[in-house]
Amino acid sequence: MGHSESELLDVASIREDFPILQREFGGQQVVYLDNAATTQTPEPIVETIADYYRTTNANVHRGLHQLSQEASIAYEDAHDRVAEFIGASGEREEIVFTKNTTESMNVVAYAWGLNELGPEDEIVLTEMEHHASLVTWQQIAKKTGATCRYIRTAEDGTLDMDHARELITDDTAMVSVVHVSNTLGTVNPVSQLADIAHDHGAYIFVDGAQSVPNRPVDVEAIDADFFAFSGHKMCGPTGIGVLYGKKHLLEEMEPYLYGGMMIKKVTFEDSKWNDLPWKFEAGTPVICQGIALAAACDYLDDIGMERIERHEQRLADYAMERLTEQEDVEVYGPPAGHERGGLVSFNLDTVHAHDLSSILNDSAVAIRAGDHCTQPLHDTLGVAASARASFYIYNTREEIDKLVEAVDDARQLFA
Ligand code: C6P
Repeated sequence: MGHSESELLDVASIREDFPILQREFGGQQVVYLDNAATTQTPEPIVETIADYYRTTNANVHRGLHQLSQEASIAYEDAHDRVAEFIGASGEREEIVFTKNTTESMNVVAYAWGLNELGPEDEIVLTEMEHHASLVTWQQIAKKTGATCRYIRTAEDGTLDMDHARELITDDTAMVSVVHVSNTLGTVNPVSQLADIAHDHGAYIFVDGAQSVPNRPVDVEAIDADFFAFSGHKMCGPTGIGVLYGKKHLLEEMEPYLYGGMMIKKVTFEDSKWNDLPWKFEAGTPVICQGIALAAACDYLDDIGMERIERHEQRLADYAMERLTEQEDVEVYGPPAGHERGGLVSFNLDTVHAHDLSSILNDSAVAIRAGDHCTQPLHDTLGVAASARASFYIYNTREEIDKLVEAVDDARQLFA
């Protein structure tokens, strides 16, 4: 473990919580650098999940028996815990559990967008949106006649704020922006964008899939109207996402899915919707996943979100330093020394990102290669794909050295 990590995080003891990091491929210990896709799950969360199924498993809100009551309380409390984690003072009423960030985005696009948007409206996005946001709003725009506009990325990989001020006008109904780009690592000035959006009477939806796991986030300080993230990128299980919405907006919105749980009163003629947030959680919800997500919030808070942020920034700085030393490596996003999320996307001149990734796999180094669900952004970069290394609480400088060594091996193989 490098000295700089030990000052911030006790990486060695954190790693003990993740037995998967001991796995070996071809006799080499895995170097897991694909955390922007999915983080690993620590023992306390695995225990929470196993314990729930061993001791408490039942459906919620339906049964009067003890198990159902205990499951219901744990599930409801999980909403409050998640609210606290992101600074939502409206507690559970502002926290809808979904399947993932993508579904959270679709809830608002369908429940709000489809009903409220028309041909005179504009949706302002950024060029660095993930497909979860870009494709969703693009399709809602097609259905409603609204127009999508895209804020440019400046030369240095940051958002062109002059262009943002130009594009966000009184015609703008929704500004949907990614908080931290999963490809560039850019940290966007979301609270500034919220001010601009609100000055023009527009709402702002912040995609926090790459921010909530890695830095302290306060949705009220940002003044986000809607905010989304996924449990599986923050030590939680797959199958759980979060939609935060300001209470008055969620109250005004129609439900997105219909069925059980989301109703208060049903007759053959009509139905009345349940209270928040259950109005948006139709059917048997993600009970165990929600409880495990609350445990993940505890786990991360115990480590400290500020320290996690600084740890990742240091790893990203080190990776930038090591990768930019090499003349045939092109690194995307903000330059070294600039604020960035804990990830670095790059290309090696002579080797396609997919080949690079499989050669790295031979050294048990796990990275992601492809378009990272940001195809239009890759078009603006003039490449079809990139390689991406992304870091989390258990990664070390030594692992970045292994990455760089494996990149050297790939270069030699293709020379
Ligand atoms: N990005 C990545 O490897 P889901 O799949 O719904 O949990 O998250 C979607 C999503 C939305 N926004 C951003 C900024 C994201 O990074 C992601 C997920 C993964 O980069 C999988 S494509």
